[in-house]
Amino acid sequence: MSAAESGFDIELPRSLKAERRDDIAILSLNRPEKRNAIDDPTVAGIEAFFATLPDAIKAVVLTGEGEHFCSGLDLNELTTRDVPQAIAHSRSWHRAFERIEFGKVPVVAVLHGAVVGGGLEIAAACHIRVAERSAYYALPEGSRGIFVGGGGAVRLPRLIGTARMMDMMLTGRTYDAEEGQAIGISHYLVEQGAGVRKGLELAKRIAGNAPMTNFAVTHVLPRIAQSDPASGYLTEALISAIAQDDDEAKARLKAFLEKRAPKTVRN
Ligand code: 1HE
Repeated sequence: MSAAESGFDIELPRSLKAERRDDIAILSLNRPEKRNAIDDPTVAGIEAFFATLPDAIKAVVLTGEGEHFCSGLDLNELTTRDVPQAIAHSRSWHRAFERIEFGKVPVVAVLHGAVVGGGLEIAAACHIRVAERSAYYALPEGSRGIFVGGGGAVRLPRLIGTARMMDMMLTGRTYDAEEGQAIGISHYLVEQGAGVRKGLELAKRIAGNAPMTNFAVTHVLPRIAQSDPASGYLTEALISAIAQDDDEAKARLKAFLEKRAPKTVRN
């Protein structure tokens, strides 16, 4: 997709499609004939897309064209790699997915159909996950004689626990959408076909937050959660002081105190 077509500053490979809806970007895995399997150009495109997001974009929705979100690594590539090349390949996925996890803006993944292998790994790098009822989750790496390589060994135990991930890899266990919701893979479970609408609604809400809040939540909170409590308390004090000193925070607090801001309500 050319830069002019997408409205973004970069050329994307054919396997990716980007569009803008005001301050939200929608990035779609766009290789449905291969069930959105991720090949090298796709990984490079994902890295470049998130690295060059225009400042006007405040949140991203990541989704997949066709019947499945993503079938993981393009298995055709596996046959040709030696060990050094395989290490470099895994590191290229790490770089790309770090651009999502610790990038400029929060990312909402909208999941449907197969969310397997590297597909589950990229979903885990996103900040919010919306699942449609057709979604299912698996780590077929176990049965293919390989191991996760896209950051799944780090992110998935945090999301669902090491024991569940072991089970998925050793026994080939698959979780359906309801089970995935129950164990914490998805945050929201919606009817078939309603995922992008829900993803956009959430992205819009996220885009309306103060930028410093979104930064603190996506960059600082995960680091605090992984640090020792003493460092965590200190970092929390620092970031909360920085956030509340921001003009945007002051304006929002003033609006609340002057009864101009919405109250917290039950859904
Ligand atoms: C692929 C891939 C792929 C489909 N690489 N070509 N991932 C897996 O082990 C999952 C492999 N895929 C599947 O289990 C199934 O394709 C699905 C359950 C996802 C979908 O089934 P279905 O019946 O809709 O499609 P299909 O007929 O299996 O596939 C359609 C085409 O897509 C077919 O190609 P064609 O040329 O014969 O039409 C498939 O070969 C192709 N295709 N999935 C390559 N993954 C950084 S480490 C990450 C490690 C991993 O991700 S390992 C897990 C890999």
